Amino acid sequence: MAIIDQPLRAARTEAAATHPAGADPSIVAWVERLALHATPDEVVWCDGSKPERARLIRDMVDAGTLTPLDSEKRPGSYVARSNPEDVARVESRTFICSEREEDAGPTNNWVPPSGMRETLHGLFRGAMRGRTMYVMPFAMGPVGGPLTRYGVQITDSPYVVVSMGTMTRMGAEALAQIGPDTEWVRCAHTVGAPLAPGEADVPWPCNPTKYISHFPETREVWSYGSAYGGNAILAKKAFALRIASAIGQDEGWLAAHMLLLKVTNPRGRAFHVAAAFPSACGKTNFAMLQPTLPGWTVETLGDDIAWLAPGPDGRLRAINPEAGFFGVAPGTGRSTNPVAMDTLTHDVVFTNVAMTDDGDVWWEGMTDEVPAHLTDWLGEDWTPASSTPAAHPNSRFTVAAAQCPTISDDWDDPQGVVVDAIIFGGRRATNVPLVSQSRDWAHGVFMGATLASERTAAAEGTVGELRRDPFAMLPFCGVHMADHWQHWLEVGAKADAAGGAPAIFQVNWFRKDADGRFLWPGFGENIHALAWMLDRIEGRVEGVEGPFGVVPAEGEIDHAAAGVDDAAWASLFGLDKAALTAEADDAAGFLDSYGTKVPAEVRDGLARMRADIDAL
Ligand code: OXD
Ligand code: MN
Repeated sequence: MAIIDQPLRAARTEAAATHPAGADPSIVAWVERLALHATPDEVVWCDGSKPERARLIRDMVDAGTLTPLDSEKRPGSYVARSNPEDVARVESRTFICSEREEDAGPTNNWVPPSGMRETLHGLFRGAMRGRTMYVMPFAMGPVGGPLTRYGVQITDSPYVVVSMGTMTRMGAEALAQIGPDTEWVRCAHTVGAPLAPGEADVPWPCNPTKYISHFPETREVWSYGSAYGGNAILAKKAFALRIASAIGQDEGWLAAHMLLLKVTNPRGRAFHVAAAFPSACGKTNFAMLQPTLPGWTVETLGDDIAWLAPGPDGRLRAINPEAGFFGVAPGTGRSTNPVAMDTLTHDVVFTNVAMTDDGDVWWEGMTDEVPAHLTDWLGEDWTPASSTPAAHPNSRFTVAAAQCPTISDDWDDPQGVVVDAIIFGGRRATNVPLVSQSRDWAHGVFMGATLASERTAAAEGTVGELRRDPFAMLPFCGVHMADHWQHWLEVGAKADAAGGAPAIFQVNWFRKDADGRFLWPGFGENIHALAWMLDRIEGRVEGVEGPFGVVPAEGEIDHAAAGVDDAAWASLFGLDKAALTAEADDAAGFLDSYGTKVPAEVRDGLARMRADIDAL
């Protein structure tokens, strides 16, 4: 059954008939049907222009959705306060509606597409009454590039329009690329808060009922009830990871939850590195690393998502499909991430941060000194004596990537960049060494498949509890996770055959001593590990083999220069047989939970690790 099965009515089609000349008829027809069904007062096709953005922002300031910040302290910037019930992605309300349950796999909420379509059909009926329906054509990747994909999102939230305008190349240029033969992803979004005639609106409309539903086969996303982040900016997690993992599987490329860096060594050779980290592992800090090693430079191409596809020569090339950063504010400060702070000096939309009395923003970790008085994310008075945080722990900034002072000049190269190295990292107090290299691609896929991180927020479970997060894709994989691993094996084998798949490494910045103190300083000192990885690629260092692959040999990393003494350095690579056996047992149980689809190469990776542990 189609989601929209009502007959077209002439009166409503008039609204959609305001479409720009040249809009592909497939888009116009889709928009018309949605307009008929959701019954907005008006349909507006977005061109992505500056005046359009300015108009939307002005309207949102008038409506109380945005509060302007001081025009000298933070020019062009605003604070949004969400409904307190709408503050994060909701994994429990995120659905993968593939035809067959086995294609969604055990890690996704699966609902048959027909059932979900019926539910959504009911929810979308009349959902936009009293509101404007915005139509946003957008490109993921540089417009016209060979790796770039297109989508169209409709929404009744101006906040989402402004966010999509920052996070994607949205508007007329993207629309012009969509022709009769272009596959485009349909993204339908409503906050689910229709207004009766004369009813006053609220600053952040949403609905307690939420559905973020993905249809991988038909390349559609339908989202109801939330205006927050990945629930509503459908280009991001929904399209660029969940739907793209299904498209990539069909077409032979990889959608990866990875940041993208360019690292140049003192000899002037540049490398491109893609790195996957689960949440709360300092991904943004790593994307904006300020190296402490003389002669090395690190530039940023992306902070969250990378698409990796074979180029004309068969080597894997990557683009950052996004155009902006939607970063977590708390913990970002001058001392931890000066590049992010310099990125955020103007033209930022902040959501759920606190405001200072002089019209600027503040969040936990921004400065060592805590202001004596703030307006917290709920709009209430706040002082350091308050028992709740001033900024919501998931408060965010939305800012154009081009504003980042370390943005690389090839970040928007339509051809993408050749990937030299892939890194998997987690937050691990024990067992996992600071840095190691996989023996080969298949061993690297094993590393990615068994990636794990310790929880930092009590809200998600017990703090310190180990959560397996394969490829950092647990909430973002639109296909069966084990099929995703198999796909990685196949793409890597092809790249290998074409003359070289990227080298794969694993890192852990978070190992602790017996007293619970971090053994490694992290941040800018992470360049030491990065430099060793790239030296390995150049054959300048040998390393030594162990259960985690190849680790640095004595003297290959100048740990004293990173402020780490010999004892701490040894502990960063310590191998405790009993703890490692327990680790292998845990990994075995985890792989078993995926059933028969686990590729033999991944099981072999565990068998080899066990043998290495037994031999200790
Ligand atoms: C994100 C996430 O918001 O990975 O980027 O959770
Ligand atoms: Mn992410």
